Amino acid sequence: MINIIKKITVSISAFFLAIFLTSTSFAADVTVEMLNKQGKESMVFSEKVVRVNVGDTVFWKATTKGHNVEFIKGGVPEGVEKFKSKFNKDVEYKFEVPGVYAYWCTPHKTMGMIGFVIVGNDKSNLDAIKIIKYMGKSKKIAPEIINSL
Ligand SMILES: [Cu+2]
Repeated sequence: MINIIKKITVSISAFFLAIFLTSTSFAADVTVEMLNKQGKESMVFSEKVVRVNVGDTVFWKATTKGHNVEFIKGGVPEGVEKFKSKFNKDVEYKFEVPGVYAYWCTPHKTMGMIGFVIVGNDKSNLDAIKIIKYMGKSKKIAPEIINSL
């Protein structure tokens, strides 16, 4: 009898553990830091590519000052409004429209401070992302990232 109870307890625990692991691996609210330095790179978003589900939120943390987040014109799915955050401020954005979003930090776009968010694993607007006029160092970095998506 005790053995049966033990078995049931173990399987119930395993069941809840499975639910926990599943929900955490899909819990996709993500934090990206805005940084002056990361390793050998300067002026950089801590994650260049973030993948989230529709309805998830990305938080950008103003870990170091002087940065912001601006969606690049032509670099978001159709129907998405422009978005530009204030300097030195944490900011968040809830992604409701699937597709690829290209963004940069306004003052450091020529220094390669760019990032991409892929929402709902939808890459249908990738051709538009490819023809964006990236500037300075971003011109070199962007194609490398885009090719890895
Ligand atoms: Cu910046």
